[in-house]
Amino acid sequence: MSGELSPIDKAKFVAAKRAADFVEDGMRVGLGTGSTAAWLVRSLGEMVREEGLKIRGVPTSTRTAQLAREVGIEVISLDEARWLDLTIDGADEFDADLNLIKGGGGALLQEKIVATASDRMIVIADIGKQVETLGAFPLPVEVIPFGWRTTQALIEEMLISMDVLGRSTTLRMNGDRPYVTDEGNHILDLHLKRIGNGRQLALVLNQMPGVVENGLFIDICDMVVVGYGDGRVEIR
Ligand code: ABF
Repeated sequence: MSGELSPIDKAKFVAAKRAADFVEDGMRVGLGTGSTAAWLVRSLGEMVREEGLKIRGVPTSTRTAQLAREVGIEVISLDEARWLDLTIDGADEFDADLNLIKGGGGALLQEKIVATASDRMIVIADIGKQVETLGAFPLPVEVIPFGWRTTQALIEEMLISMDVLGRSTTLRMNGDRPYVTDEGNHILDLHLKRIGNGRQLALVLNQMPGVVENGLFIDICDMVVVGYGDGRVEIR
């Protein structure tokens, strides 16, 4: 499956392969979204087909659901699963406390619901996702379509006035033509450069009228499996 991969794809592949080792027979598994999570889905599909692994997968996006079915994984809904043994997903950034920025792929809402409804959440990522402080990656915020430009302006006003952004922060939104999610909501990208207090920011954002969810995953991730371009894997 891995063939001749670029270093970045090799890093994603080996992280996904190592994380697949944590999946056991009979598990209900949350299946993440993004290119790294796609390697996981393919790896699990191979284990289902070639080793008879018996799992039920709960996808975090329509594209993951499609890939899971293609590789032979039994797909069920979150409500059918009721609770998950393990969720494995990608991330855009992770820090030393295993706090994350996720949602660059536009699936943050389902990803956060599924990850929260799991006994354990494992993130798979190439070493390039590791940061000292979250925020270099634009923070995705999911908002309902109604009045989204006004919501964007209110978020900007509130964040600047509440000074929750830390010192070296500039706030720039780029919602010219925002991404539309599986739920029909819009994704705004907050270019914050550095997030001084992710826990506080996540709480403040979700109090804003019109905001559905944000891409800060605080105290949700239990482990990060980090892949390197030379094939090495580390567990954090
Ligand atoms: C998804 O995968 C998103 O939450 C996250 O933004 C993205 C990372 O994508 P990739 O693995 O392609 O870098 O989980």
